[in-house]
Amino acid sequence: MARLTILRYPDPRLHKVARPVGMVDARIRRLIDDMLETMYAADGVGLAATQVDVHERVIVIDTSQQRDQPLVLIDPELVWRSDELVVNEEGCLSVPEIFEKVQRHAAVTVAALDREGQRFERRVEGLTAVCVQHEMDHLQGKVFVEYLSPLKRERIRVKMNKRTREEQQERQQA
Ligand code: GNR
Ligand code: NI
Repeated sequence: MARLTILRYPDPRLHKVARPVGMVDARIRRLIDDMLETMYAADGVGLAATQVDVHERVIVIDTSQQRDQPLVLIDPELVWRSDELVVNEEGCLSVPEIFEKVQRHAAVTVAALDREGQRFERRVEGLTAVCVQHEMDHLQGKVFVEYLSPLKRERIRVKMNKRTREEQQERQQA
């Protein structure tokens, strides 16, 4: 397994639209293993392939306390969305240290392929439902900050660019 590099907003590659996997083979299973390792190492509850610069419809999620219940979604589609909406504070491994409120469906049913290529459906709510919607946005090239006002988004962009510059300087001094 290998730890992959997570793209940081505002990287234009975060806005690419992922293509369907279709056939789940050894290459996809290796990608899933690497994404799980990367997500656990970064203490995230989810990761979309887009975030590691692979533009295929693959998502990993684990919202369990023990971090031992990975949910793998390949070629996922939302087949049901609750009318009820909820607002949650969201964060993103591609936008570190930024937390903002986003409105989502309270529950959704996702249909997807598992790592054996078998189709399944799963109804989720709470943090898992938020996470499924957040990750499916990534596959469409959408980052959660795009739900915010243009002013907030611009402030985040400036903050992220400033932080990247500072880190580059620290690396040069080391
Ligand atoms: O780790 C993550 N936490 C989180 C918290 C609230 C709403 C969504 C998320 S997803 C995020 C990991 C990530 O960036 N996935 O794309
Ligand atoms: Ni994210």
